[in-house]
Amino acid sequence: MILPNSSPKQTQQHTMPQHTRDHFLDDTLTGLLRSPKHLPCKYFYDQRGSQLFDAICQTDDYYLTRTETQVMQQYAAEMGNCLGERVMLVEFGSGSSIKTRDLLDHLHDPVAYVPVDISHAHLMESATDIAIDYPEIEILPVCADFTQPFSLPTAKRKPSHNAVYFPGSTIGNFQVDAAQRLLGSIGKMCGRQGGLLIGIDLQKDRDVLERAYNDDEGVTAEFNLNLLHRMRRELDAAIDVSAFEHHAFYNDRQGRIEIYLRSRVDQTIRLDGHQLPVRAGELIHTEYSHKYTVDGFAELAGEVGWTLREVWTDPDSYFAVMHFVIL
Ligand code: AVI
Repeated sequence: MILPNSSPKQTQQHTMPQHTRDHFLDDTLTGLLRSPKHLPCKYFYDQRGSQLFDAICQTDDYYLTRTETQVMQQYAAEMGNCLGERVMLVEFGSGSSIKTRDLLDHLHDPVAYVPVDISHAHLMESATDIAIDYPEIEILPVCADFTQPFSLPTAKRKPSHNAVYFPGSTIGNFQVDAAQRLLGSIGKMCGRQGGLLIGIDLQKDRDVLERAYNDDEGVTAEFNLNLLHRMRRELDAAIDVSAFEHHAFYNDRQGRIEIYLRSRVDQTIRLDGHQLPVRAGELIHTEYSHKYTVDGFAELAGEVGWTLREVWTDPDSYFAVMHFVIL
């Protein structure tokens, strides 16, 4: 058993700081000086933003989390069979590793589980919990931004292959070309016989999609507006947050939900000595959430070397978990 906080010598840990204030300031200024204006969605997830995201996942309107969980619970044994014997399973954006447990329960003699997350505290807490519950699996947490290259830890036993588990449809938050580049680099990282088990939110009725990003309880709106609160808290930005509103809709030509902060009035944001005018009705783009078809995603991944092996979905075909391999 490897317990990250009780046997530190045995635990390989690659540390990386969370996004620093300087990065946040640079990216925010760059985005607000651009036309049209933009703020990167990676900054949604400070402590408050992470709490709000967890709350979104509990809303009735946000079907993604509960649907993916159902698919995982129903088909975890088949997924375990597909992943095969002695895998080293690397989870991207592991967070609290909740969905992973269904999978870990059904793996065949796994060599190691490598949760990868940018939040060090979150990572170590959940790695410790997993280590306690799965004493037979070597747990090798890696604190990293998975959009940047990082090296995989070496397990004590030699794995038959590496497989990445990338749940949550987080790939949908990348622009299509960036998503494809990431899939290509996952393939390179996994190497020969590599595997990829990935959660994908599927294209569906516009109403269902738009409700998921405009939930009745207003949690998604609060999540989006928290980015402005965060700028006030961490960057001393002068912004009238109450003069902005959440705006999200489905762009069916692009197959994506688009999320913006819309200014209700003409106003000026003051940030680090800059005066940034925002017109009434002007949109600041904060996030895309791409929705794919199974065939469309298979084609995207196929172009960078992945072969689709299996697909599991819920009865409404809202969400797919897809298994790819490198031949
Ligand atoms: C993390 N990601 C998959 C979420 C999504 O559905 O695109 C982020 C989110 N943004 C607003 N609600 C949820």
